[in-house]
Amino acid sequence: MDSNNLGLPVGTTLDRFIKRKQDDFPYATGELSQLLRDIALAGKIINREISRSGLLGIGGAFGATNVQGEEQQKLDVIADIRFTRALRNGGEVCAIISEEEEKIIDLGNHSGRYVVAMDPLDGSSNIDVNVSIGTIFSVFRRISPVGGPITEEDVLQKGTEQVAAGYILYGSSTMLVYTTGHGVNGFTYEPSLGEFFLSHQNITTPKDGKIFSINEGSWDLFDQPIRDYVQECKECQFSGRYIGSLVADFHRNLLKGGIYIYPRSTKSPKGKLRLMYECNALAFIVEQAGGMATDGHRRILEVEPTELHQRVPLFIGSPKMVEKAMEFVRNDAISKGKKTQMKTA
Ligand code: AHM
Ligand code: MG
Repeated sequence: MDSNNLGLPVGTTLDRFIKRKQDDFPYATGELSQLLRDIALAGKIINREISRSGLLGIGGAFGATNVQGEEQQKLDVIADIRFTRALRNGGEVCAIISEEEEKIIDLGNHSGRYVVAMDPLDGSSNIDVNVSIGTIFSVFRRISPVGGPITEEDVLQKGTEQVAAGYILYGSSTMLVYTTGHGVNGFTYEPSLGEFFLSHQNITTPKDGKIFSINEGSWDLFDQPIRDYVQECKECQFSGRYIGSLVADFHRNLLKGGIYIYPRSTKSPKGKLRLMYECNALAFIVEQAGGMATDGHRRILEVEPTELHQRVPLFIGSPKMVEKAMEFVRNDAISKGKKTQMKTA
């Protein structure tokens, strides 16, 4: 049976959907299914905290910075605690890496077979102004023997090794979108029932699009090929749409067709976004939906991780748009190469 198309109708609960997927794999132990349920549960709790944050006094800054020197919001910290707790209690996960934590978090579940990389609350500068924010997660199978201590090798795996990835978008409605490598499905949260229901079956992204998403405020800091590509988007009268919340920008472009770019710049020579818990998950999802994700040169999923909080430029979205943007980067590199050759000749 094609596990892309389970024949499950819109309105199927996330629990039932996960169960049906598991039944398609005769040797599945159910641990990954349980892990996905744990994430969904934490997502429901975060959703509740976010929707009441203005009333509970949990908006605003926490008063500390994370390992990357970014000011933590109270909800960043709450989301980190909630997800960590859900995954620790679930027992399937032995270790986590999180945007909010400097080091690997050893959950003490040494019999757990999975590791998770997560950004518990991305785009958190948007919390206090009621703009969409999101959770991003990647799941890997651990490499070290089950039962033993966890190692850095367990968490520093290439994106191609992900066994599942997803995001929760806290937007005009809350949605969980995930893949286990057999297509992408989206579930909308029904708060009065406390359930996620299948609403977007087998998501595919348009091959081409007319939306470009980039922080143009950094124009002067971009490399020339990025400026040239954006200029071309403008000449084609594409729409510029940039929320400043990666999950929300990504989700819109996934459904409507478009490109999101966070390039390197003179301020952030390696880009801003983090490979392990921002880019890998979205790259896995976009590829499963027929799109592309690169760092301007190569697939994000093939970037070799060297550190937990590694940054990487991101070009992600409709394949024709990503190809086009890469062409600008490539042509610039070729012409620079020719100039260097001429100088040295
Ligand atoms: P965060 O993880 O600290 O929230 O930063 C990531 C966010 C993304 O959601 C968003 O796309 C990007 O940073 C916006 O950055 P900028 O304000 O530089 O455009
Ligand atoms: Mg983030």
